[in-house]
Amino acid sequence: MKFDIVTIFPRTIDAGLAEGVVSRGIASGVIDLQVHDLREFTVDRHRTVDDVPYGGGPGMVMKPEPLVKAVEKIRATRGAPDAVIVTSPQGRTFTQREAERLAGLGHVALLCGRYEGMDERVLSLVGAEELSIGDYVLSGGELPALIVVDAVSRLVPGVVGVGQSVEEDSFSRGLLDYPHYTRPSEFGGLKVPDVLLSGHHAEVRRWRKKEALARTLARRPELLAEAALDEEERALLDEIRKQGHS
Ligand code: 9D3
Repeated sequence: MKFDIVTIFPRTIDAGLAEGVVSRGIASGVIDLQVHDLREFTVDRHRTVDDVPYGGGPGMVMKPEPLVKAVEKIRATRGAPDAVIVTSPQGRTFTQREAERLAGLGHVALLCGRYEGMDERVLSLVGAEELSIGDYVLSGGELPALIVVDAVSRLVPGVVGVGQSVEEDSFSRGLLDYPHYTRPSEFGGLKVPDVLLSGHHAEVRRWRKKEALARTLARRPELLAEAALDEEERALLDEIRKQGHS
């Protein structure tokens, strides 16, 4: 899978990719990722990437020419991306479903927004779609771009090692995860639930399913409407709804 990231802060992107699963995916060649410094696509002495907004008002706007040139350079040297994404608070919210869609593409370019955003004409000129990562105010699109690359990359075969689950991730299944415990069996006066020490694999499975359902019902009930529940899970959910959960 190929990624290209255009930014005024290339070192922020490099830092975010310096370790972890995506870093190893890049090192092993499964992920081909290039970072492009937007200032390299300026022509003036000051390498200007922003300008005042037409119509007035506070803040600055990203100039269109360097952004369009950067995408042209990517097309010429790396091939035409299957999707060009602009990170923006005005975008659709990035979800696991969106990550799965992008993981099915071969080549994604990301343009990181800064200042008040980019000249609107860039979006149509490069055929971009806008993505937000959620409803909170950040100072720019670099962290969102890293989040998109992280979520998409770990769905690319060979990036997440065997032993780590992708298929069974809570959001892929549409549920929150069950509680996890490791040794020691008693810590800070708190015991690990007996069932997990019992060695009864079927009971462990059922307990985890029930805990995942109870947490999802308590914390994120809107997820249950979308979740693909099997018969056992629907029965467990009925039990929780009738009897409550400790
Ligand atoms: C204070 C500026 N705001 C005026 C009402 C608008 C605004 C412009 C630019 C708010 C944030 C930003 C910078 N944010 C991003 O570029 C961004 C972002 C975000 O802030 N939240 C969630 N997802 C994203 S993706 C890009």
